[in-house]
Amino acid sequence: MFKHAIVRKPCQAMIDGITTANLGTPDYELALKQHDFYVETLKKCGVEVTVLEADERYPDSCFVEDVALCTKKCAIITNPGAPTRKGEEEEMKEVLKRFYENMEFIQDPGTVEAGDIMMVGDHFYIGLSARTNQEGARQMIHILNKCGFTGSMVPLKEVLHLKTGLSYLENNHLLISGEFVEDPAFKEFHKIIVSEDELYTSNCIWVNDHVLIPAGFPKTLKEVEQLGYVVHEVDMSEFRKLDGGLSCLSLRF
Ligand code: CIR
Repeated sequence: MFKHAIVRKPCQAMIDGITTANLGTPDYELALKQHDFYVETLKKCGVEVTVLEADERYPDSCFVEDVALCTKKCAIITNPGAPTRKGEEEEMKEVLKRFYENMEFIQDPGTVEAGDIMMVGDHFYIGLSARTNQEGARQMIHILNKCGFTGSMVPLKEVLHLKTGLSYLENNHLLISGEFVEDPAFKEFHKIIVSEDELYTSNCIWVNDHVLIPAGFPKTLKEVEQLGYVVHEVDMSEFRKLDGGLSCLSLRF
């Protein structure tokens, strides 16, 4: 069960965030409304939400998931691979001190963005991407081992982060798409294969037997409802324009 979530309000500079989506420039006012709704939905899932103020220095700073990995035993501050995101992790370090005694750090030349990390019980799958390099993943696994967890690496070819294409919904249910569907690393899971025309829903989040899903994708919605969870649709249109998904907008622990 998760007790806490941390989010950061989008900043006006988000219009200059990194993107490959080709969906246009985000509407800042609408993004704020969608973010408020996201926070209210998290609260319905039974977590206490810490809302950090917008940080105009970093256009992508609302995507807090990438700057830390929060486990049951320790928090690991990452080292973002995107040059314009380096430094976002500094303030998160201070915030997480309120919640964790045991903090660890990914150091240069290792880079990790935690959107590349999927937790399945005590095991962590780590995507090797344009943002997370082999050295970063090696350091991460070393730290996880010290905390009593295990980790393994998954090379990515197509998507931004591992969880752009995968979401673990607990109880062995794995929402999965594209390059990961045939990957032997995931063969033991009950796979829910995301339809090609709903790929954006590959990034959903499980929070205490509730699932948040992007609004407007009926096929995945039906599949997830059939798993027996309380499902909440959340409009993500403005974050999608920056390649951001539901998991990116919060740390949950
Ligand atoms: C970026 O490219 O870094 C942001 N525009 C999107 C980050 C999305 N984060 C995630 O998938 N965990």
